[in-house]
Amino acid sequence: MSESFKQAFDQEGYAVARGVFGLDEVERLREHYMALRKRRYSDDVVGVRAGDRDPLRRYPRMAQMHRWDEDSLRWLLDPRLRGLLVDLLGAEPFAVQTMLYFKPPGSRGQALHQDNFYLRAEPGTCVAAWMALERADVGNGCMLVVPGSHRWPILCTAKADTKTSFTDVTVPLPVGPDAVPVEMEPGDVLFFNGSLVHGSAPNTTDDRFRRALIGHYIEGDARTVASYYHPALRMDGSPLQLDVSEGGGPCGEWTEQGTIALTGEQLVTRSHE
Ligand SMILES: O=C(O)CCC(=O)C(=O)O
Repeated sequence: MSESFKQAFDQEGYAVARGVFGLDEVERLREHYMALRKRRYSDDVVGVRAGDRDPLRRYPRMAQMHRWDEDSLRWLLDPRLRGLLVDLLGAEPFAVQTMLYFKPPGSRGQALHQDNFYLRAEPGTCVAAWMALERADVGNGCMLVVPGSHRWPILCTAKADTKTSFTDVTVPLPVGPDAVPVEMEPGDVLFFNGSLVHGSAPNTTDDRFRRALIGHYIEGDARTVASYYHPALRMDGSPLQLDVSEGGGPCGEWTEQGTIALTGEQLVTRSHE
């Protein structure tokens, strides 16, 4: 690992490791998840609605696949990810989540947020490893991050615009730093701190998915995490007993496309499933 990689992570709250996984591995994973998405499984977070107008209902994200899918578990605990995480954190991480975002053409993004709002890892925070399964750029809604925001506390949330976000909460940005795009090639992995403000804009292309495989980890000295993330796993796959933090839950609750009215107080018209 280069000095500048760790330096960027410490200073900005995020860093991209280029070409961690080979193109052949990435292509196989992409096909694997496209096939998995066609299958029904019991704890699907949102569920597929074939033929729906909303592309995200045709290809909703998947979560916690490592609990029943060997390939997801192998990726989450991959020694390459472990090595980079140990270098960044200076300690063994514990693995708590997998997610797969399909983000087909025309789909909404995810409003700016901080992951530890949901994971509640304490003491310390969580860390994400976000791997591009194809080129991710401004056109298809790559990740947006606010450099340096990992030093902020976990902020109070506000209503998000559900025309552009599939989740309905966001964090209002103080005047100053803007979110910047992080463009990535397949097999690149973006590591980011659990307090870093991040999200993504809609996929405005007609013909390009923006698939990403995501692992969430907590720092080795964490003693509690929200109940949704139990059991935490050591990087050798053995389960670990941690306490349950109060609150938290899955990273952003699914919200149907709605409209936002900004008269006086923010009012969001939406319907939950
Ligand atoms: O991939 C995205 O669009 C957002 C992902 C995200 O917010 C996360 O991994 O925490």
